[in-house]
Amino acid sequence: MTAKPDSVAAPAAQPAEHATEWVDLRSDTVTRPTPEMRRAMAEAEVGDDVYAEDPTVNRLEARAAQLFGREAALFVPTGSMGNLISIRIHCDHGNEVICDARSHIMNFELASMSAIAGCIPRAVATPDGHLTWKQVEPALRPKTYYYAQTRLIALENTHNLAGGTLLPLEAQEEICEQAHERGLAVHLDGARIFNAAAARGQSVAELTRKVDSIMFCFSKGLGAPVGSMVLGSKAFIEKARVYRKMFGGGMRQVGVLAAAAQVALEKTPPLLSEDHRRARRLAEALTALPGVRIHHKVETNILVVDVAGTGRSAFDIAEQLKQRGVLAGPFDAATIRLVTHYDVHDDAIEAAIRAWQEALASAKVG
Ligand code: TLP
Repeated sequence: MTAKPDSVAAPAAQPAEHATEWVDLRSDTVTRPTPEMRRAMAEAEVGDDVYAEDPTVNRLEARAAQLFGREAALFVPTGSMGNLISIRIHCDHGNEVICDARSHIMNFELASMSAIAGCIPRAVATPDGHLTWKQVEPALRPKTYYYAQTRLIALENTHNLAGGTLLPLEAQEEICEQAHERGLAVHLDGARIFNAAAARGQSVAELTRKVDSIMFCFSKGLGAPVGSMVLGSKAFIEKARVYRKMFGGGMRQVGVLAAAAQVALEKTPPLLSEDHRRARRLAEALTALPGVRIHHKVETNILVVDVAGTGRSAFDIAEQLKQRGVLAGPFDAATIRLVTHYDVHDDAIEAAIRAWQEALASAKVG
């Protein structure tokens, strides 16, 4: 039976009465604003951003453009909207977008590139989530009038479903050069580009210099409550402003959110390598457990844990973890995603390790 859209389950909720006691490893989106962010929000100078008159938003956009070495930037409510706006600008209806088969735009954005931007994804399976030119080239559509034409190549750094892995810069730049020679554009879903920058010890400008457009999120590892940014040329961002409004994302006195994002942008990047260290500690302890495997290199703050060898389902293990105060994100029966972030300190990581040990030693549920 096909489920109706309104019966699709929302992510499992965290019981409110225990809100501060949980070790919440479901995502880095679950962070709560720091006291400094809350203060900045309370004191933010605001105006109507649809008139481009919110000084806090304008400052944030200028600062982001400067950090990425780009002409302009636009504050958008979500990463999904930032990706969609970018795809809509790069492509006409009927174009194809080459992306990795496990990319976020392919799996978690409700087919918006088709439903709204009128494009189809040409998904390419990759071993580690990252496309190379060798994989992209055969996926390009011949320039024959009866084929949908390739217009865009979409990359993701760090790669979420592949386990926070880093996109090799050389491969990215080769794709950009080859794409540009053929008149194609490259968009980077850099939701966690600051994690990539921390892991590589390079600036976000260096890691993104050849792509045509970038989206990054304040609401992931950077820890702000809401917001993402789209970056590109001045002409690109002028169009992005039009599509943001068309998609219902024109916000008014949104300086209250931009103020928190500004604190996140300035204060969190130096802390991200701590999240990465904690993810490695977790990975090391979990792989010592019987039947647990992590296939990818833990380079940043995400672990995709393969529990097939335990003989237990990921849902069962997640339920056992929950009973021990740890929230984890099962993807399917065999895999659980764990994400570290600034609300998970060393003692919480040790508590999570103990919970895993006990959960695997416990009887199966259900
Ligand atoms: N990722 C979320 C979920 O949607 C899976 C998470 O918990 O990791 N690009 C990437 C690479 C992302 O991981 C996400 C969100 C987005 C885009 C979309 O950002 P939002 O949630 O702001 O629309």
